Amino acid sequence: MELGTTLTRFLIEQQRIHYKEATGDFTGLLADIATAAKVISREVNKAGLIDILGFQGSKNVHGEAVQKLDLFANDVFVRTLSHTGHLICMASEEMDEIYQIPEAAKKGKYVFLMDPLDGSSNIDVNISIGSIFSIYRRKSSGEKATEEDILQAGSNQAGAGYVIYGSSTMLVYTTGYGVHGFTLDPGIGEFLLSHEAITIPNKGGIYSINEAYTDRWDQAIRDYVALAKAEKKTARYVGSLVADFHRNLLKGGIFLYPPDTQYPQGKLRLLYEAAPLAFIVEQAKGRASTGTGRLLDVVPEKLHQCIPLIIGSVEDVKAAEACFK
Ligand code: AHM
Ligand code: MG
Repeated sequence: MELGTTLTRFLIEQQRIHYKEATGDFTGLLADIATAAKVISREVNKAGLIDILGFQGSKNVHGEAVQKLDLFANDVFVRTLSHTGHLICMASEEMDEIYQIPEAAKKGKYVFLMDPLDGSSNIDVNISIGSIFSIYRRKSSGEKATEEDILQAGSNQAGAGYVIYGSSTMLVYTTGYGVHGFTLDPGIGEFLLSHEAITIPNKGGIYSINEAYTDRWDQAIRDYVALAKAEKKTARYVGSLVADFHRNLLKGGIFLYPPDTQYPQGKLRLLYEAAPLAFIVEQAKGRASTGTGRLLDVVPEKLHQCIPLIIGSVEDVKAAEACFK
């Protein structure tokens, strides 16, 4: 489609091409996610004014309590999506338990998982942050969702995406038919198609890992990082997963958050961070691994489970996996 097509039009077109029997439910859900993203984007853009207008977690100029942005983002998604009739439940890095769609609201067949504002420690210093989301079809059939609906392998995802609040706000998503990126035009409040059918280069020139933790790694990771340097890759690490992932997706490269002595299971969350990005990278012709297997094959055992993540260009991820063998 031509660049500049609105997200809404693109979604309707995609539904017509790929989901002839569709009810419009899924398309509606993606459109609602985009609405939530616009609200969060607006607040993130004002974050620099917080010192002037009031500090998060304290009181604003009107004496009202100001929410921290990550909790605000969580609330925006919950409020925007819970009464649409598309979902049976949600789960979030910011909520301890499964969030059941309220009894009075219409229920739907989808499960929505999110990291509502990832990398939020970077807000104060004006560095890109993001929201990550993942969508599954429910498996249970009762009035309420059960753990079975949430604890599904990443390969079952019906859709996944992220929003990056950077120099522009972008929404990137997949429903299993390639990866497409849209840039928010703040003047008209629309996401416009800017990156159709994104593919990640087969091999990249960037490696992204927190090298301050070298003494916490085992030999396999040290070997891979030595290899990356020998290949003359350059190091880039924002410390904001969406920003690191997005750059490597477009330019080619590898991101690693391996197990280490402090985080024996890795630090990143399987359901809210690793699985959705793994679905996106595979759809962009890249690869995602735990170091010992395909990330999308991992069946979660609990809601907030952590997982080692090695993700990016196929050749680079394979080279890292070889170090683990
Ligand atoms: P958060 O979900 O609490 O924001 O933490 C996740 C962030 C990721 O965005 C980033 O990739 C990682 O933590 C950085 O961790 P570290 O500071 O250990 O390198
Ligand atoms: Mg996070």
